[in-house]
This record gives sequence, structure tokens and C-alpha cells, in this order.
Amino acid sequence: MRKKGVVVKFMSNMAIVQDFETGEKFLCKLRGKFKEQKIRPIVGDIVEYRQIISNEGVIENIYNRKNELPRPKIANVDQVIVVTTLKSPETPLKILDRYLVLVENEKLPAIIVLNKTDLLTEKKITSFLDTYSGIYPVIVTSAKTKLGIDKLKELLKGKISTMAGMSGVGKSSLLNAINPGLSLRVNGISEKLDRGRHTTTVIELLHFDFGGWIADTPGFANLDISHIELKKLKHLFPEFDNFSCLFPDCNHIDEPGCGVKKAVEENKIKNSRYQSYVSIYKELLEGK
Ligand SMILES: Nc1nc2c(ncn2[C@@H]2O[C@H](COP(=O)(O)OP(=O)(O)OP(=O)(O)O)[C@@H](O)[C@H]2O)c(=O)[nH]1
Ligand SMILES: [Mg+2]
Ligand SMILES: [Zn+2]
Repeated sequence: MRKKGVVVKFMSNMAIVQDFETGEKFLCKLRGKFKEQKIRPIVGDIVEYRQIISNEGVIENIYNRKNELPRPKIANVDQVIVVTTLKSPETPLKILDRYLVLVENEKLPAIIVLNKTDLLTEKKITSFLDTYSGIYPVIVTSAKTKLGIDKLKELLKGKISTMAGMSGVGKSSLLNAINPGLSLRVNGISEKLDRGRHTTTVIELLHFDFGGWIADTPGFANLDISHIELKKLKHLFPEFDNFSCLFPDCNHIDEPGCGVKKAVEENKIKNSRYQSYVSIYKELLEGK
């Protein structure tokens, strides 16, 4: 009987498939036809498999991918959880905006998590929300006090997610708070040493007890934006599209009659977002 599952890990010619219904894992071979067609499953693939003996099976069919992220290579991602902090480490909004641009460029929904809010004043949190909550869903969390953990859990349920965010913002801590069974290593050093030792990191999807998967390798880790098309950049700041300019091909830099620049002056677009745009725009321009 064919059953449905998700590829949670892939090693040379074998895949670990986790059953959609039961969460059981099976070490699966590939049907010969895949090799002939040069098709290789990747982590995140939704497959039909057949159980052969207790924990082993065969992948019979790979469903069409709804998307495919390049690094780490993972299919069928529903959303990216972008984790940031304002203290310890102090993460500039520019860095957050860069992650958001990379996620938009992959046409994926982003959810912003502001973590370590136990270290922040109400005022700082409010100002952050004021900048982002009109554009993206924002969850205010503390992995330490467990603030916002249930909300985050709701959003992760039943979906394939990846996490992004600078080292030390608390990605692993959040996942441990959400699902203590995962027991992820917290606080860089040992994890980083491990990563340095292995040239290729094996990507694995972790399964939540309450349903849903998350990649254990942070996405967009090198923050490279050079592959983004200059003329597309303005559309990767979704709030800019609410305003129109005299010239339809306006890049919102120094053109006359620019609706976006006017919106920045009127505080309808946040200045920090616009400054991030200009800085990425210039970076891309110089790279050409
Ligand atoms: N005060 C406070 N500390 C936190 C919070 N979340 C995480 N930390 C601490 O921040 C440090 C880094 O947390 P990690 O979870 O390892 O961060 P990470 O994002 O997984 O980092 P990388 O794996 O290097 O990318 C640890 O010492 C955590 O205990 C929080 O909400 N509040
Ligand atoms: Mg970590
Ligand atoms: Zn404009």
C-alpha cells in the first residue's frame, strides 16, 4: 500500500521518509526509474512510499515541488521564520531587512520573531512593532520567559518552515522552548565547531510533536544578495507598492514625483526601511 510522507533527510541514495499520518520514519530506497530520469529527492519532498519491511521502504513517486530553496537545498517550504534581536547581539534593522529581501525574492511568506524581549524596554518593543507590524506578522518572544512561544507554535503547526537569523539571536533556544523534545544545542561554540569540521552540512527536517517540520540549518546564512535583480528590488519591499510615482519605472532614488520618497517624508513608509532599500540598491548597482 502506498503512503504519503516527507523526506526529512537524504544521504547518497537513501532517504529517510517520515509518514504524514503517524510520524514514523522509514529508510527508503529509490525506484530505479528515478535514477534513469536523473531525479533525486531533496529534503522537504512530499513522496509516496511503500513499506517493505519494518523500518524500510521504497519511494514510488515524488510530487511536484511547490518551491525549492537553494541554500540549504529544501523543497516545499511554506514560510521562513526570521528571528532577530535588538540586544545581545544588537542586530541592526538593516540586517533584518536584508533577510526579508532574500525571503521576498524567493516569493516565500516571512514571519518576524523579535526574540530576547526580556532584555528590552516596552518602548523599544513598541517602536519595532511600529516599523514592521504593518508589513509582516511579528511575534514578540523570549525563549527565556516563554513569552510568545504558544503563538509561534500555532504558526508552525502543520507547515514546513525554515529559520533564518544571525548567530546568537536564539533560534535553537526558541525551538527548544517550542518543542523541548528536540534538544537542540544552544549557544554557538560547540555547534559552530561541528559545522566547521564538516564540509557539507547534512540538512535535516525536524518534526514537531504537535505536527509540522522545521529545517535545522538556518537559511540565507551568508546574506548574499548579488543574485537579486536590480529592477526587481523595489518590489521586495512590499509596502512600497502601495504608492505610485510620476514615472512607472521609478526606482525611488532621485526621480521627480516619487510617491515612495513622499511617503517616507510623511512617515507612511519607515525611514529605516527606505534607508535599507537605498543601501541594497547601491550595493547591487556597484556590483554590476
Ligand atoms: N535573555 C535571553 N537570552 C536568550 C534568549 N534566547 C536565547 N538566549 C541566549 O542566547 C544565546 C544564543 O542562543 P542560541 O539559541 O544558541 O542562538 P542561535 O540563533 O541558535 O545561534 P546559532 O546556532 O549560532 O545560529 C544562548 O546563550 C541563549 O541562552 C532570550 O529570549 N532571552
Ligand atoms: Mg542554533
Ligand atoms: Zn518612486
